[in-house]
Amino acid sequence: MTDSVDVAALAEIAGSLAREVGEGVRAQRAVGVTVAQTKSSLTDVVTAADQEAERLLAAGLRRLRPHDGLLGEEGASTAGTTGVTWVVDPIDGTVNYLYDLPAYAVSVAATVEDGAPGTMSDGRRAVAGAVYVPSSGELFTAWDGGGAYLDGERLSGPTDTELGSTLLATGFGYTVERRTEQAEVLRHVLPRVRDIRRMGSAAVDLCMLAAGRLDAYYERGLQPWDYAAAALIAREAGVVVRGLGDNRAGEELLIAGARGVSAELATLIAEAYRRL
Ligand code: LIP
Repeated sequence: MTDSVDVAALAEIAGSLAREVGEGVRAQRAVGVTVAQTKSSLTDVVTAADQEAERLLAAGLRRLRPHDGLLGEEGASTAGTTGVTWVVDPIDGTVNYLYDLPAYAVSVAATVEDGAPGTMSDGRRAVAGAVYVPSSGELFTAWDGGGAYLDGERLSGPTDTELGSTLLATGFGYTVERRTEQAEVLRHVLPRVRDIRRMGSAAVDLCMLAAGRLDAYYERGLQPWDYAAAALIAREAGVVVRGLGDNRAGEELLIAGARGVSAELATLIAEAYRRL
């Protein structure tokens, strides 16, 4: 628990803003979406809806939590004085959004930097968060020590499986170098699991894991806004979220699953990287 902050109240704020902005994102999708700019590569795109959604999230957080910090994927960055920094991804799964595919989400997390268990490799620990999936209208929420919920119903995560029976999600970066490496790792992993799903949104992947619709997930190269809220939701649903070895989960690698399968997966992925 985080004693000095009312984390349940922060989760309420995260949920209401994620849903409100997400409904606007969905409405814009119906009207039409175009690429506004590219980032790390020609395929790493930003739409005007991403930019507008982040502006609305920032305005809502300024109104509700005026002294907190803010870090957003599309450039929002303000220091706060409360020790709480909101980490937001206005549309996680932007390429899916651009193509009108359903796996995209609005992700809002309240984070602190206290080094407590659950701290990710960027030094932040989410203490409250929400992920809203506009295409399904599903709202995932969680707060530190309070559990994880889908539309108010408690989530209990996946049951543990053998690696060979594991439905495993993963994702890929936007540069040729990173994708070449990830393909080599996947070549090593794919024959050892039930099947792979590449849905295109880390936030959706981790929430599907929390809801027991996947058995495990791993990805390299994620940014704090991709995972901040959804990693908390997964953890509060009983999912182990880890890095390789004793490393914290985060950009280097994020592995998530029930206890047994996450340990087996970490061993398998470590082997794959050693062979590169
Ligand atoms: C996405 C991640 C996803 C990854 C995609 C992309 P974005 O974030 O959530 O896991 O595989 O390549 O990075 O760019 O849509 O916010």
